[in-house]
Amino acid sequence: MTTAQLSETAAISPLVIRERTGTICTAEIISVLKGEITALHIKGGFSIEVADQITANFVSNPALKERNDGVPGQYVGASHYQKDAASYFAESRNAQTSVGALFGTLVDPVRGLFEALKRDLHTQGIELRLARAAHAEANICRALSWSGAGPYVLEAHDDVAQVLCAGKDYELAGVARNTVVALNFYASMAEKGGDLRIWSHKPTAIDRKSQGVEKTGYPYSITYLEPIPYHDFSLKAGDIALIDGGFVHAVTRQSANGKRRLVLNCFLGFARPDLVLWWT
Ligand SMILES: O=C(O)CCC(=O)C(=O)O
Ligand SMILES: [Fe+2]
Repeated sequence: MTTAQLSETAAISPLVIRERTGTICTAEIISVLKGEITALHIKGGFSIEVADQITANFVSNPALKERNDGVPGQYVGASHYQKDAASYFAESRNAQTSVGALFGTLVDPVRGLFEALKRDLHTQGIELRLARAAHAEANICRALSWSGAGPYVLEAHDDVAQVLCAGKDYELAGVARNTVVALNFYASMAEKGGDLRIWSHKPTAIDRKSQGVEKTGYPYSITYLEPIPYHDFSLKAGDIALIDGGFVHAVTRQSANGKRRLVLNCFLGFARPDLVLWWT
């Protein structure tokens, strides 16, 4: 009886959280990549003027669409979630112009972080590049505005299942053995709510199976997560957050009127000791 109860209880993994105001540095990003820090929140990590302009460029973007893959939200860009490599890279190629249009003539903060990290890793003999296939490569980011109706506008999930199930045509597969890092730039936040909630739990394959989410990592039930401690990141436009996407996370309900919540998101991780891949 005790054994059965134990196997149904989600294991607690401690969260190592770093939150501060200022400029992000590449050493901290590498600590997240290496699994030394679970979550890093940099308040005011990029300019509010840039954040506002990106938001305006999202709203007016002709490629803005509703997601049709069961995750409620609007987006610009490509998502590898539930897609084979051929579809994802075709979508990435098609989305290149619209992702570029999110930045217009701005100095792109996502590209800025990518280039700084690339330089730092290069000095350590590690290559950083966009994931690629025969005729295309991943975009630098995608823009997402969640619209779930329940207690979470984006339900509880992990970002690893989708990498584990990405299929053999992707070069991403190896990253799932290491830390899959989600990198988020917050371009706009609602007046209230829209917190990024991260639970002290890194599901195993058995946990995913018990939740029926082995292929998607989405969504974990509220009952399953109920006994697990969590941390809420209260976010503002201009903030940057990196998390170990293997830990279950969600976005809390937000005020419906006024500003929308908009995040620029991408993923990165070690595919080999000398190669870090970046994709969306
Ligand atoms: O919007 C956020 O803060 C989190 C986004 C996220 O978890 C995802 O895109 O997988
Ligand atoms: Fe996520």
